Amino acid sequence: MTLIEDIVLRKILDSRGNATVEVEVYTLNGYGRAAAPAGKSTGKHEVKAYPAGGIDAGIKYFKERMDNLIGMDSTQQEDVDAILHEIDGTENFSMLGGNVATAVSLAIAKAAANSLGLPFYQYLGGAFARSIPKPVGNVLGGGKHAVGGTTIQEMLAVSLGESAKDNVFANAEVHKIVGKKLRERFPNISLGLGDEKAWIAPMDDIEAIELVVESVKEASESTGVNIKPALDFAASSFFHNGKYHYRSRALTPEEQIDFVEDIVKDYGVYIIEDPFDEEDFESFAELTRRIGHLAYIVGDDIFVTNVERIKIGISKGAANTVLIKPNQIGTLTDTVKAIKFAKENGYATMISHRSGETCDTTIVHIGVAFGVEFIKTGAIGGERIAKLNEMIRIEEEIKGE
Ligand code: 2PG
Ligand code: MG
Repeated sequence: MTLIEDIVLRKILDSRGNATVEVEVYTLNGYGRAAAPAGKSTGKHEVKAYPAGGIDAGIKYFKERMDNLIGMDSTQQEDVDAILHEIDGTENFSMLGGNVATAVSLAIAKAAANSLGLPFYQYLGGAFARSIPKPVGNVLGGGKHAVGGTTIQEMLAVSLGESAKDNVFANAEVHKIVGKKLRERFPNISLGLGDEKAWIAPMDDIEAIELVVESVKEASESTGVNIKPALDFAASSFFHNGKYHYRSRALTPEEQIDFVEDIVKDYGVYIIEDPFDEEDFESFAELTRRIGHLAYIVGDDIFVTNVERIKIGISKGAANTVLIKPNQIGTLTDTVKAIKFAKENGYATMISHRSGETCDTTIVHIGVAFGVEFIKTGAIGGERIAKLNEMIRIEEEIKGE
């Protein structure tokens, strides 16, 4: 019933108009489909998305070796993922491509769930998987995701209400209010949206933070949902020659720690992601000592969903939250290991989309299955609402409405 009968790979479009890989897995009575996303501000230590020859080479490499998976039991996820590592034979999926591995790994798990007649989150998490992560939605930004925006990559809203549906709508409300304020402030220029459908405006970082903080406050009042501001600096993108380069100034690592500490204290920022370069565990540790009790300090590029890197962070007291992106590490098994390892060590977790996305909703199910605290997946936009609306559906199912 759950044996893998066939695996189909194809190239599909992602939200930036680039090719990405989609995989379908068939069992006798079941079927699973998953697609890999694509990052732009990628971490140096992520697995390689594709081999040297690109996506076509990755697909070809897999097809020539996929017989190794045919006939295996799709419910034996660890065995399946071990075969993916074996097929690849490198440390970082540089032969097969982490994106091919991710899509195959997830599609096999989804085929197993479907064969057993279970929703994916329930297949993974069991009967007690009942909590929906709080959504963190990108409303204004820049960095590598936008031309002409802020230096800080993402300014976000996180809604902390009990209902996933209310939270999702509350984040969208913040997005709308930010848009309204920007139009008032810049009546004569065209405003745009970045890769994750956050607003882009020619603003200084602090001005932009202030506008988002005001918008969050207004939306909190009008919706009755407790909403807080959040930031993803993606600081590796603007750390060059030992300094963090903003529009009009450059900060040393020590100055950057003070700057981030002040922002958290002055603006009540609830979640701070990647405020330092991906190799700088020490600054992460110092910030965590100073404000770890006030904010979730999230490691993305520094941890890359990799247990070995998370281990280093834990030993140094760097950050208190791990960002989880399945295609940073390449298999479902490794993703789940990272979530569990973080949790066992008292770190919170936030599962995340990538800037280049498809309408795949798998991360939502993984988030629900393993009690992940937050999910970062945009506030609006087709490939983002695919996930947000899936949260609404899952909540309905869990509550039995
Ligand atoms: C990030 C992500 C997603 P990218 O930095 O957290 O928001 O960006 O997918 O480009 O790595
Ligand atoms: Mg990030």
